[in-house]
This record gives sequence, structure tokens and C-alpha cells, in this order.
Amino acid sequence: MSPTTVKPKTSTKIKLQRPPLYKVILLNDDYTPREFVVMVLKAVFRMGEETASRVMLTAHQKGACVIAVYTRDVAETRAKEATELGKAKGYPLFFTTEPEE
Ligand code: NFA
Repeated sequence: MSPTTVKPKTSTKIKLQRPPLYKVILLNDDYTPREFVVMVLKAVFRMGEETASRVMLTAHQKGACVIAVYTRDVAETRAKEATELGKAKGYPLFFTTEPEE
């Protein structure tokens, strides 16, 4: 038998990076009309009437409600956009963001 060359087998594990995710949270207040909150949820977060109403009610009853999870950029932009819509009408409606554990 002829001598053989042993070639070490090597492999490289590629670690795929997932961007950290951020929650957008709707905070309750005593002044913003319910229908306005629902309208903003539908417009900015692409929710249907039922989901928007349920989310609005949850925030109304519990004080806050997680709306959606996005990359940091998208979360911050949408939270700001939604908050601005309320501000333009003189409402204290507020959306905040928080990193997901
Ligand atoms: N609490 C507000 C009201 O009774 C409705 C509301 C719900 C506001 C959720 C902000 C967030 N008109």
C-alpha cells in the first residue's frame, strides 16, 4: 500500500447574528379618546380593528400594553410617529420602547 497523506479535517462555524429586538409599549392616559388610540394603532402598527381595540383596552385596563417587537430602529421610529400623531391633536398619548430580554 502506498503512503497516504492525512489531511486534517477542519470546519468553521458561522455564527449568525440576530439583531437585538425592542418592544413598543402603549401607555394609558386619562385624556386620549379610545377611538383615536385605535386609529393610531391601525395606521402606524398595521393592526386590524379588532386587534387595535383589544390592545387599546388592555392598555386602558392595565396601564400599558406591549404592541409589537421590532429591531431598534423600527421600534423607535414607530413609537415616535405614533406619539407625534397624538401630540398634533393635543393628546398626551405616549408610546415607548424597551429592549426585549
Ligand atoms: N384611557 C383612555 C380613555 O379612557 C383611552 C386610552 C387607552 C388612552 C389606551 C391611551 C391608551 N379615553
